Amino acid sequence: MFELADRFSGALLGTHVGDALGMPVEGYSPHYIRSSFGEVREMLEARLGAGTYTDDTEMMIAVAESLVRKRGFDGEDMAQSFLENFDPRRGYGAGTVSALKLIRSGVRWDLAGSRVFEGGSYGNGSAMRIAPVGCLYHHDLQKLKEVAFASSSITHAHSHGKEGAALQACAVALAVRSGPGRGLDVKEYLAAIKQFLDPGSVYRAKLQLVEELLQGKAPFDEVVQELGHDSRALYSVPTAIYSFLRHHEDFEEALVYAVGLGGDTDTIAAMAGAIAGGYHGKKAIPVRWLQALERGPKGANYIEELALKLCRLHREIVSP
Ligand code: F2R
Ligand code: MG
Ligand code: MG
Repeated sequence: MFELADRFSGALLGTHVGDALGMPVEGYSPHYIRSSFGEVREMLEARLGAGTYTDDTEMMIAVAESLVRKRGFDGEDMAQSFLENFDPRRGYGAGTVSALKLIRSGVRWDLAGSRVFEGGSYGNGSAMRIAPVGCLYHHDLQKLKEVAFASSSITHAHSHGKEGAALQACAVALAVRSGPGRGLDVKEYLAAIKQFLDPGSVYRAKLQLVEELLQGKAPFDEVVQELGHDSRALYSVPTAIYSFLRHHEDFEEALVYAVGLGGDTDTIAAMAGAIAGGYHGKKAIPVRWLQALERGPKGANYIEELALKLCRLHREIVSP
C-alpha cells in the first residue's frame, strides 16, 4: 500500500514539478535555453514566482478532485471542476478557454469540446492533466482508455487529442505497474503501449520513432525534428515518453532532459514528470524541487492528499 501510494504521489507531484521546472522557459528553442540558462536544473524565477504551476497542474488537480468526489468519471462534474479551478493567470490554451466558456454559458459538457476549432482541439491540454486517470485505472487499461477519451472530450474532442490523452494515461499506468524495484524493460514497455493503441492510430509511427531514437544518442535538434516539441498532442506526448525512457533510471535527469528540448517545456516536462514519478515514486523526486513547489491551499501538500485519496479509491475499486 505504501509503495503504491508513493507512486500515485510521484505521478501527481511529478506533474507539478515538471510543470514548474519547464514553465519559465516555455516557448524557447533548445539553443536559446542552453545559451541563456545552461541546463535548467533549478526552479527559475517566473511571473507567478519560482516553483509555481500553470494550467497543466491546475487542470490535473481538477481531474483528481472530480474522480475522488464522484468515485470515478462523471463528465458534468469534471467540467464543473475545470471551471471552479480555472485561473487565467496560469496561462491556458485558447481552445481550452473557448470550451470552458461554452460550458459556463450552458453548453453540455459532452458537446462543448467538439465546437472548438475544426473537429475539436488536438492540443496537448487533455494529455497534460491525465495523470490521475493513469493512476486510478492502472490495473484496467480498457477502462483507462474509456475514461481518458471521455475526460479529454470535454475540451479536446479531436481524435489526436483523445488518443494523446489515452496514450499519456497508459504511459503513466505502465510506469506505476513497473517500478524501479522490478526494473524497466524498455522494449516490453513500448510493446505494451503499441498494443494499447488502436490499430490505425497515428501515434504508432511516432512510437516507432521513439524506439529508433532510443537506439542511438540523437542530439536535441534531431529529437525535436522527429518527435516535435509543440503544444499539439501528437508532437509532444511521444516526446515526453521518449524523455522518460531516455533517462528512466533517474527522475531528475528525465525532467532536465525534457526541459532542454525546448518548445512546450512546461507540458512536456509535466507529462514526463507524471510518468517518471509514477515509476520511481515521490521518494525519487529531489527534495530541493519538492521544497520549491507551491504551498498555497492547492499547493504540493494538497496534491499529495489527492494522490492518497486516489490510491484509497483505487484499492476500493479493485477490492470492493
Ligand atoms: N497556453 C500556453 N502557453 C502560452 C501562454 C503562456 C504564457 N507564458 C503565460 O504565462 O500566460 N500553455 C498551455 O497551453 C498548452 C495546452 O493547450 P490546450 O489546452 O491544448 O489548448 P488548445 O488551444 O486547445 O490547443 C493548443 C494549440 O494547438 C493548435 N490546435 C489545436 N487544435 C487545433 C485544430 N483543430 N485546428 C487548428 N489548430 C489547432 C492551436 O494552435 C491551439 O492554440 C500547454 O502548452 C499549456 O502549458
Ligand atoms: Mg502550462
Ligand atoms: Mg505548456
